[in-house]
Amino acid sequence: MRQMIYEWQHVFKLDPDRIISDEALECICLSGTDAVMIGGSSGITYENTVNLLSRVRQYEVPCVLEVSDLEAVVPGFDLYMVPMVLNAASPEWILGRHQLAIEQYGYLIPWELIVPEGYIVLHANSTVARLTGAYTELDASGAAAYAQTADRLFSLPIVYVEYSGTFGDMELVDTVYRSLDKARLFYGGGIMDAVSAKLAASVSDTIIVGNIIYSDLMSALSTVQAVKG
Ligand code: 1GP
Repeated sequence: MRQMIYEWQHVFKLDPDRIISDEALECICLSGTDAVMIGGSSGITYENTVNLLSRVRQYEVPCVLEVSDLEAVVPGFDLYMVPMVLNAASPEWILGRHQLAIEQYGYLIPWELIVPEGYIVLHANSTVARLTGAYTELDASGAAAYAQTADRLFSLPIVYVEYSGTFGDMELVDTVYRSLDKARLFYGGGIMDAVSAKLAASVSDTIIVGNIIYSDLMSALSTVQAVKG
């Protein structure tokens, strides 16, 4: 199951705390995207997560949970993506919460479905950056060093460059991309049309498209063909 991440070029990220109509959800799930990831940085509950999972499950597209709150971990996803925010101010977001979760619930964890993600959070004015106190003022070599820490020291399968809410510095992302050995590079942030999707896809393995789904569905859908067409 975990192998599927190596084939993903395009992923839509849906926020359980935001409203999406049945029609829009159908367009997303039938768009040809490689996976739907459910996750967000605030307002995630068991109820809104299970509700969105059951709606996405009407379609064949793989559906994965990005775990942000233990209370909202719902059984039945294809994979569970577990972020470790490498440039967080507090170890709580790198491994602290993880250690507590494993101590409490380790016996319940389906380890074969767990995929750790080494996050590098780079948009200072985003919810995730504020929440984790991320050191966002990194230059390309600083970001690449975090990426190599994830890839070479920790053997994480995914490095996720996160610019949530704004389109990132593609030169920096390219430097990070070229610094990796085995890890896949996920890029997310500010992709809003086919042009930005292509640009981001040229410097990463997988692009993640989020916000635009809720403001301009047609543009969101155009990002799939831009990278997979
Ligand atoms: C957010 O990386 C994703 O976690 C996507 O970012 O919402 O800006 O598209 P956007």
